[in-house]
Amino acid sequence: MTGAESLIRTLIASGVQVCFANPGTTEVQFVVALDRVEGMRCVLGMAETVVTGCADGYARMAEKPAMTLLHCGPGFANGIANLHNARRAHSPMVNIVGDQATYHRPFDPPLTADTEGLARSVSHWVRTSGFAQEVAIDGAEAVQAARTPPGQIATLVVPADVAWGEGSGPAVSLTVAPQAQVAPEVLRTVARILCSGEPAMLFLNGQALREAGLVAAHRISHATGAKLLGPTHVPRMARGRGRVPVDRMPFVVDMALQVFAGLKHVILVGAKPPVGFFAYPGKPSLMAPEGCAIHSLVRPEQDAVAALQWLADEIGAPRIVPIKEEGPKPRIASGPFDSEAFGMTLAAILPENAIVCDDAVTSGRAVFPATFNAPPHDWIQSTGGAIGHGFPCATGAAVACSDRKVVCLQADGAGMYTLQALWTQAREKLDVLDVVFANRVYKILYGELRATGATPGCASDNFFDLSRPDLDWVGLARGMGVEAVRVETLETFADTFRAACGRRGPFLIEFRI
Ligand SMILES: Cc1ncc(C[n+]2csc(CCOP(=O)(O)OP(=O)(O)O)c2C)c(N)n1
Repeated sequence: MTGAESLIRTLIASGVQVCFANPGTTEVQFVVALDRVEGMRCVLGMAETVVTGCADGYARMAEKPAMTLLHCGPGFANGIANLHNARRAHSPMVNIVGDQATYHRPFDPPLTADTEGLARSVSHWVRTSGFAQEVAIDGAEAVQAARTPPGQIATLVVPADVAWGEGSGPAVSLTVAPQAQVAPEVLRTVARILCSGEPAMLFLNGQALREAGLVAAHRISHATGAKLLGPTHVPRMARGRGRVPVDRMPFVVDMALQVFAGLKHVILVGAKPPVGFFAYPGKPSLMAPEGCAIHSLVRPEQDAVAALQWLADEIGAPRIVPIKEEGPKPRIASGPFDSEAFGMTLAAILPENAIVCDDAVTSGRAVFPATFNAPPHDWIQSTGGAIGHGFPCATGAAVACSDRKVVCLQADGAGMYTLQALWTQAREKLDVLDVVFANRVYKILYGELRATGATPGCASDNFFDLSRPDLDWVGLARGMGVEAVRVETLETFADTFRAACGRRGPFLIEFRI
């Protein structure tokens, strides 16, 4: 058995079930092995950042690592933007990167690059396999690293001769240490702060944004008056009717500062201190006001849900606290696109238990608060600010959850980075409803430019205006095997969306703005 087959069998034995790939010559041994072995679904992405974005979406929804198979340094480099998003979401992921044979590499053939160096920039764990007899063990360790809380990126570089050499056969899967618990003294300190009566906020991320975490946070908020807030971009959040309506930190610094104004304590629950997306002249980096103390209840790798539940019990919060409705009532609006009206409309027609992937940039800003009362759903976003996450993330989420409708809210500029994912949706017959917000501009960047006091000129128009020619999303989607329709009003959107929900398989709605 080759090293490649030993590795593939090890990954399957360790619970890895899907391989998202864009292979080349140095990965052929893996493809041969995958042909011989059962138990791994093989999904092609026609660009590496589609492959890595798919694996991220899959990992977030399946809560286990996917394998990616990538080609040498340049192939890996193409996948980095969505690996960056995955790293910041703590998505467990195992990347297998084929590379030049060990004895061939010193001759510096064309695809030779610093693969390990590239891998290190976005991976928590990196190794280059040196021997065919050891590559299976390396694979078991890669899965173990990926599964280590809160979820890590593990990248294993496999030279071609290690892949084709005589392997050891599969290695046994390795266990992962359980999640660390919060120390009792930390818990008591935070309880004291929250009961002091001084204005406080729980800043939630990671597992704290899942249903059990939010329910416990809600108990604490009810008992102490502490505010609840999530990050600007959530990795995965349980939302909708009957769930705790927690808003996100606004992207715009002045709005974020207002949300934090007057606070004396910010308690981090699996979150980093609240920082602005970018620095702006004369504005602070941290959103908490001066004089506000920042405390950590749990670090991202610790058990946030258990900590919140203990904290709620420690302060004597009632076990069951009714959830008050917040935000507008779902209703189908009419007329041209407006972010809030779109959100209310979506809330009225979203299928139960949907997964919403949000890469909608400015078109999505008001959609989040306007969907608090939608049917229960999960919301996932690019957590690293690298746009072009929506289509692939939705694709991977649909592979993970074939029984749930995936709705992808995709800004047009961002969508152009990874539109090849539509082809994967068609190839795999995935149940994804893509909504493209076709405003034909990088609207956010016009906003950022105007915020400096400048007025757009010829260069800004060349860089930020996406017309001349206009993108034809219906044509682009159809060209990749995805049925598509263009709409221009909210009422036609609602009709089209409803009809699309009645069928399975990918469908794209271009909302012309
Ligand atoms: C990988 C990556 N490249 C570039 C950017 C910079 N950037 C941020 S937003 C944006 C344009 C977004 O335009 P669009 O997706 O059309 O959304 P809109 O602003 O129109 O709502 C760009 C280019 C980025 N964040 N990530």
